[in-house]
Amino acid sequence: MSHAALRPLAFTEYVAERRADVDAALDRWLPAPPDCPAVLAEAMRYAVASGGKRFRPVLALAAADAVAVANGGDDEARAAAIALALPLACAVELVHTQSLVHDDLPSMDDDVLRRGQPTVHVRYGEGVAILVGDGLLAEAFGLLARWPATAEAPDAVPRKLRVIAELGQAVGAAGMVGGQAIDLAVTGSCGPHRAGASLDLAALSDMHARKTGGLIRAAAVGGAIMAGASAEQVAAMSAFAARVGLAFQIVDDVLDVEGCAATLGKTAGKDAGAGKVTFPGLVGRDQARLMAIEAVADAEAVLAGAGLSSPYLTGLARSVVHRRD
Ligand code: GRG
Repeated sequence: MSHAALRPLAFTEYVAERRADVDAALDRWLPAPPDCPAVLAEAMRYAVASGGKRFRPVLALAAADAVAVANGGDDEARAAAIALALPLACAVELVHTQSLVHDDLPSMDDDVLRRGQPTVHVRYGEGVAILVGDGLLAEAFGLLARWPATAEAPDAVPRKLRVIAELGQAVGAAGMVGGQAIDLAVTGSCGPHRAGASLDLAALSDMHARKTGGLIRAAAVGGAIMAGASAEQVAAMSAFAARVGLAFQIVDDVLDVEGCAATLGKTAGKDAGAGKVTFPGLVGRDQARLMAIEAVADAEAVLAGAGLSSPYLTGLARSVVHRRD
């Protein structure tokens, strides 16, 4: 990443450049033979490199950038903040990919298509898919602990520890794993707890705050922390990302109803078939879209109130509502 890359850029160019930063770093940091068995390395790269939007890692980098700008940083400071946040951005994408690989397993959502390609268990078998998820999760925390290297960025060490704690919280039993357990319980797939509970709007929002929102929040908050954000800036970034995360899941539910597999890159219409409680199911499609628009407007207001407004964060938040996949 050069400083020239931080000239004022249109949103789409900025996202393309940050995605390129993330893709190059992931390629560098993902394990390869002879360090690990070839089939595992291939399957992990298949899962990671299969064309996701990279929404969360780009959000992490844009959050770091916005903090650098808000704190008076020049182009050099912005580039440094983005570089410090890059390992976190990649770790978040590895965790995200892990969650997709495991979510697609026969014992979970049982899906054959992801990002327009056969899911990992379809391509490599269920055993390898489980190992791919396990490996990605472990690599995420390993790379955060290793990078940025202590010798190059000694001041980043306490920030990294905070970020590791944030990510662990977002992913663990109170976070994504817990959200998925609630989801399994609702669809009646939770062993002795197979009652098939129902959810009202508050409970549905809580489930998604854990399952989807937590990782989006950890990306934005982690990026801000790596850039040296104040406690107030971290709190504002957290509130911003929580609203964006809610909008993200509402739109995901709407797209499951409206979209087709060709655009979505995954099987459409699965939620209703699986007996899932969804936002459009509870409040109707129009009201659900309105809720997403309002959540994004709120998110922007929170950022502005904290002096963290950034065209890139705003663009990312709005892209959540307008996305087609
Ligand atoms: C994290 C240890 C651990 C276990 C995971 C399976 C599981 C437990 C959780 C499921 C989490 C999950 C799949 C939530 C849905 C999140 C979501 C809306 C994904 C779609 O994200 P996009 O649109 O996908 O960003 P792309 O393909 O663009 O990356």
